Amino acid sequence: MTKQNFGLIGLAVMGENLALNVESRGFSVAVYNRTAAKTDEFMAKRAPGKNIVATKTLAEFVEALERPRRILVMVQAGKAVDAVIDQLKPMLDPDDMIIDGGNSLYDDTERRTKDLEAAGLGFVGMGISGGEEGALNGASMMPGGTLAAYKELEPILTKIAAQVDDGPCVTFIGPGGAGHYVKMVHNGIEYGDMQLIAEAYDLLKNVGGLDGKQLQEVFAEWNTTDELNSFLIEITANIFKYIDPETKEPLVEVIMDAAGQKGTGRWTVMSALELGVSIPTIIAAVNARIMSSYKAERVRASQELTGPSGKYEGDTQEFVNKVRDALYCSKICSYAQGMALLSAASKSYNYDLDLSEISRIWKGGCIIRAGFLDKIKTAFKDDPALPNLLLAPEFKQSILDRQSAWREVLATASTLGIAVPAFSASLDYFDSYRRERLPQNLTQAQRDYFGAHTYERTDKPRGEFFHTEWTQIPE
Ligand code: NBP
Repeated sequence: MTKQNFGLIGLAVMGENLALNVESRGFSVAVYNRTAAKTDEFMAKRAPGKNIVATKTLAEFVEALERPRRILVMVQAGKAVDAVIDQLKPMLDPDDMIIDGGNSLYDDTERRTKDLEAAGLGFVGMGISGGEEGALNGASMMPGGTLAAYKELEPILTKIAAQVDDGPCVTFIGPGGAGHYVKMVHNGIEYGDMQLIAEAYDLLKNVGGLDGKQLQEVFAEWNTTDELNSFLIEITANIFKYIDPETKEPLVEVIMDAAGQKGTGRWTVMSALELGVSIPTIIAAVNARIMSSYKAERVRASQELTGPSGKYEGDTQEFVNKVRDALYCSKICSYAQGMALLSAASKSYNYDLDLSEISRIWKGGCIIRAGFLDKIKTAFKDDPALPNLLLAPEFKQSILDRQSAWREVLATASTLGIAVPAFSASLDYFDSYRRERLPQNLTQAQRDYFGAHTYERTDKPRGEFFHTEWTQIPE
């Protein structure tokens, strides 16, 4: 029997569509899913006439593949990945390769890489973004591992990736867990983008008084702009178009305001805190989802804790334009934080990340795809050592031109009692980053006062530490 070129384990949303994508590019595929009924259903509904072989046991699956085997695992992140690897490992031969395409934690990927390489097997931890549609028609993929392993996979990956003006949305990211680390930060940035858009919607609806149709028009118009054109703005406009057949209201207004999360946003925050990188917009986005989950408490508090009762009296179109500017400035700050985190991780973990290339592969296929990423790509190409995106000429000027609108929007929100945590966190980030002197001199004095933690002086070289007996005030 002829052997199949490529193997795929896990036939849920992502696996099914990736199997079809790989097959459609001219590679034969063998598939396996723990629950065989799902394999049957997939074969019957989506695979007739395709060069896809269904297998019912892992042994049968391994046997169906040409050597060296290339096996993409698309199962739930965490224990399921270990379970699959543990079962597969004894069945494989030297130089066979497992690719974990799920949202695995980068630490787990480091551990699995060491374990599998010690067993003479190849392992690639590859973040994949794009959801169902991207998996089927072209995703953005972030493979980590060895360059040699990537080179072996390159002919397939470049074909199943989304294609943009400057190439396929896949590139070698770096060693070990680098691919999953970059995918994690991609998702952290996605949390930031989604929260910023939610806040813009809140302001437009509850301050500007826009109805569903107007919201749809505003987001559709923003999607035509150089600054905001993106997948998330596009789907936001489409969401406002969808009318619930039961209530005849836009469906979004009937949806419970309690957001779920699966972990990649939280991991991004935890990693940033560990590496000492300031990412307040992304933290605000994770916090906002947590706050949204306190539904019952908020319902009670809404009746007991009153806020301001005024109304916005200004011109609506002007307000819409200011919110657009505030959104763009906040988005720049959010990406500045994400890229700064990647840069710090690259140094700490020796990932040797190419931030320009990473921005390029995010231009298509993934959830944060946006015209704006081309400008980020250029910024890091022009200056690979750029310390912060806010200092890139393009973004610096964009913020300087819009900051008064940004501040006005935040002042209005605060006056009217509308929480805009990610907009505020972004402006605080900007205002802190641009300050030569922050008030942490006082923090240092307090730390030295109660804990003898010492401090440096502005009139002495860095690295010289002083301690004062604060209660013994000199004469
Ligand atoms: P899920 O994350 O929902 O996982 C379901 C799959 O995992 C099924 O095939 C299931 O098999 C299998 N599985 C589980 Br659960 N435990 C298993 C075990 N112990 N042994 C073997 N198989 C097991 O699928 P998904 O949404 O397609 O996502 C796959 C990966 O891709 C995840 O890491 C996810 O975070 C990531 N991802 C998802 C998206 C998206 O839009 N959904 C986008 C980007 C990345 P069964 O049928 O037998 O239960």
